[in-house]
Amino acid sequence: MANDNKILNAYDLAKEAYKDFGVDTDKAIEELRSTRISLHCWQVDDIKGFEEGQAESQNVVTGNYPGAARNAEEVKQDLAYVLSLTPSGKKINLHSVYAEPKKPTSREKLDVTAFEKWIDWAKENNAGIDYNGSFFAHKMMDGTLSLTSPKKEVRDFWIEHLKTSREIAYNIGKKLNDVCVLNTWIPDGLKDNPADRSYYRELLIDSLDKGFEKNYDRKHLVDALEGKLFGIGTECFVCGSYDFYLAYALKHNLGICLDSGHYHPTEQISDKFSALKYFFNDILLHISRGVRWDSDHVVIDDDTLSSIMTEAKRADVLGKLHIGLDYFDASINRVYASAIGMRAAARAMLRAILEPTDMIKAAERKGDFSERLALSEEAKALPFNAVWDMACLKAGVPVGKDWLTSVRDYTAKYISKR
Ligand code: RNT
Ligand code: ZN
Repeated sequence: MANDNKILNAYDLAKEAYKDFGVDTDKAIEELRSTRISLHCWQVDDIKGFEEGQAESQNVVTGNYPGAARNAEEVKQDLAYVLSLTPSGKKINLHSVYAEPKKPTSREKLDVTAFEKWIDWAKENNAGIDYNGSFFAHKMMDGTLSLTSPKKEVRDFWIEHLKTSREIAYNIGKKLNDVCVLNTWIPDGLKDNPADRSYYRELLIDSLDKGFEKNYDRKHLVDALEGKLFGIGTECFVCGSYDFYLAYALKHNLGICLDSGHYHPTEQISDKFSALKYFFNDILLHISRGVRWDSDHVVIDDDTLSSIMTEAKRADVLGKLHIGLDYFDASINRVYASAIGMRAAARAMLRAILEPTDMIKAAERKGDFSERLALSEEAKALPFNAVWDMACLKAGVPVGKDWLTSVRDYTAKYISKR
């Protein structure tokens, strides 16, 4: 077990070292505590949710490790456990298929009463809630098309789903006296080259115009649109590409969602913050890890994550972004997978907060790019881990590898019995 005295002593030394670079570690820990990371609910059950008789999903989840959460109680239990390992501020991110209506209700007819249990759960766990309509795994999908299907009855169904999802998200926000971010992602696209791309995009504009007609108080509902480059089965054409949604969202005063797996392999979402922040009130992040493609591997503390958090700090948007995770790996213990990503995101965030950014920026302003680079490198050698341990200790979450003992117990007690 971690020894509290050792942590306190190491922290005192680290505090001095950071002070030398003009950084206040106590404040940094507070900032981490108040900056929320939204844990996606779908890693613990492979995006199955609780709906009866689902059709084949448009999300590609690979692996068959045992112990997936099988019902609402198990999903809630796993998420609460993962949040208890996380020293940052917390939200969870729900999909419509995780609704718990009192009597079986078709997805497009749901209302906030189907989320009462989630709202109570969120209050108990001191977490906010974000929300998503689920435009997949349903008999009303027209192959890979929903809002852009040539069939009017298909489009109408999904427009209704978009409308009721917004209403639900708004009411969740209201009931929690918080903001609920509603992300809209649809898988719509085609495997091979369309003859008429404009046709599908015009249908999408029409569907979105109808779905987003109603205005809501932004205090409780923020809408975001998530584009992507390609999907499995939609390699040649995705209706809601990044450019499309960027333009649509800007024109209609909606937010934009940047998923780190949804761009060309060397294109970084971190570079976009300083470009978009002047024009968008709301930027939602889906932090994911694409390996060779949009594979949604478990988020780890790598260069991409580091550049996301560091640039958020440097562009002064860390507190303004809506930060969420989005990945699903069914080949390992799913609770480990959720916790690894949450802790990695929190750790990278704290490291970014602790960066001596003012000093590095001052070197740049002087035109001294050599010093800028040298300082950025020195910053990497500061005793970060001592501050991270202290942040965990203060937040009452396991320090260092202590969480492994805890997750092993949790696995033995619950997961291995599923
Ligand atoms: C899919 C998008 C989307 C989903 C979730 C389940 O490519 O990233 O965000 O992963 O809605
Ligand atoms: Zn995403």
